[in-house]
Amino acid sequence: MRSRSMIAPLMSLGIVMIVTMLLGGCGGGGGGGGSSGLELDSGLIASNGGTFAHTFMTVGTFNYHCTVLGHTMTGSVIVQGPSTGDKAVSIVAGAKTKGAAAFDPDPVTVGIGEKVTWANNDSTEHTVTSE
Ligand SMILES: [Cu+2]
Repeated sequence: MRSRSMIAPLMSLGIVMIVTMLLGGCGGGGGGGGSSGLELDSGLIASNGGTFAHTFMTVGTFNYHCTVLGHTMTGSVIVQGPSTGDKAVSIVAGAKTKGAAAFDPDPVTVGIGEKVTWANNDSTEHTVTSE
């Protein structure tokens, strides 16, 4: 009898752990990049020099924004057929309230197979995330 009363709490603890793992595994989908299906999904780019790079393989206009709560930051990348060379974009100091001026230059134009690298020159983290 005594041993049975010990087992029941352990079993319920085990169930709680399994449920927690399942919820955690499915719920955390933001951030990382790659598996989201978005063209641009940088996750948080470190402040003071963090970078994110992406190579574009499809012609089109790719609008993006920063997903950090309260930030109003938008930009776009235009991908065309002819080569223009890889491009560098700065996330400027104080970017979070600057709208389209948060990314400099904006927009940028690249050719198919060319790369844009964003460098975070601000003192807080930002993202580059497709609309
Ligand atoms: Cu931001």
